[in-house]
Amino acid sequence: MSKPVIVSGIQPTGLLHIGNYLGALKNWVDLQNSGKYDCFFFLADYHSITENYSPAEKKEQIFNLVCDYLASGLDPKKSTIFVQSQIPECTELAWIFNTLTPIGELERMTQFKDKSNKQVKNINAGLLTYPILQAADILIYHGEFVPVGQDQVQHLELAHDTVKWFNNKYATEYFKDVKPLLTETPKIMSLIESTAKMSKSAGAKHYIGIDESPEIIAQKISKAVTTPEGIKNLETIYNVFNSSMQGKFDANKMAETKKIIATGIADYFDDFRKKKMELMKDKKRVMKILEEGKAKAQPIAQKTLKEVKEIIGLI
Ligand code: AQP
Repeated sequence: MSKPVIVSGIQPTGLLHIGNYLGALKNWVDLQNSGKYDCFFFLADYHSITENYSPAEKKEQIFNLVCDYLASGLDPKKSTIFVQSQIPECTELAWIFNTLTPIGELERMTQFKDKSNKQVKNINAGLLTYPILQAADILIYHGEFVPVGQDQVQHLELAHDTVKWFNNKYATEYFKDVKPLLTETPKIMSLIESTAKMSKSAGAKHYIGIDESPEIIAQKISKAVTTPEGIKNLETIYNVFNSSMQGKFDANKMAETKKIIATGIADYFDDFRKKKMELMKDKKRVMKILEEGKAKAQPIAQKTLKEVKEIIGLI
């Protein structure tokens, strides 16, 4: 019997932060290592160009992100790791899903509203149709489970609806339902704006990058706000990264507690930082992993697209 399929991706837009790690990447590694799933993890480069970006930096961001994946424990022998834009069948499927999706469903998406407010001079159609491409990313590999952070749950509801719209319109049961898989820490908050999620685009003071130096981590944690939500967030972070240490989180001694948290994070990612540095020196090996991932993913995508085209009457 074939295993249930897991699909997820991260945008190559900058440093990965502990929110991305605790909401998604750490879970990917655990799910991969459970051996219970057929795992597809991609680098969402097509999604990332909906934001303002520098073409000169994009290749480096892709390389940096795949090194993050591998140094965190994703294993090309156990998971299919590839770049989204290298599988054009996926964008073709997204076009077909475009024809099923009511515009109103896209306009009400929180991320579309947030990103439109952040980049008022670049409210491009891709920002609006982003969740359609995300549905195609998942369904082209017949994904059933999608390990993501809380902020992506609304998009996955649209993927769930896409299955319904497709199956109803074409009187088929071709696609299976899609469900999110959340961790116990699905929403890590910004260090200095404790009611907003930790996010790359808000600026470096808001997040802890997983490959930042112990000194930078200590600096950033020392400046974290101690509003009630801020303390709650720090406690969540403490509980993950300091689980093996003696003692409990002490909100009455925040200066000391912050030092413990910073050391906990820096130690936790020590091995990761070393592995990542090694990988960054071996570009050839890393790029080969992406080529092999493409070679595994593409035949599946081609088969799905062919079957979909048959169902909808194009071939
Ligand atoms: N703060 C967070 N807490 C828990 N999970 C999070 N994720 C993002 N932020 C948090 C999860 O990380 C995965 C990858 O995210 P993404 O790169 O696709 O884009 P994003 O959600 O837009 O991430 P950022 O950091 O907030 O980037 P910007 O600022 O560029 O938009 C997803 O599974 C996401 O849920």
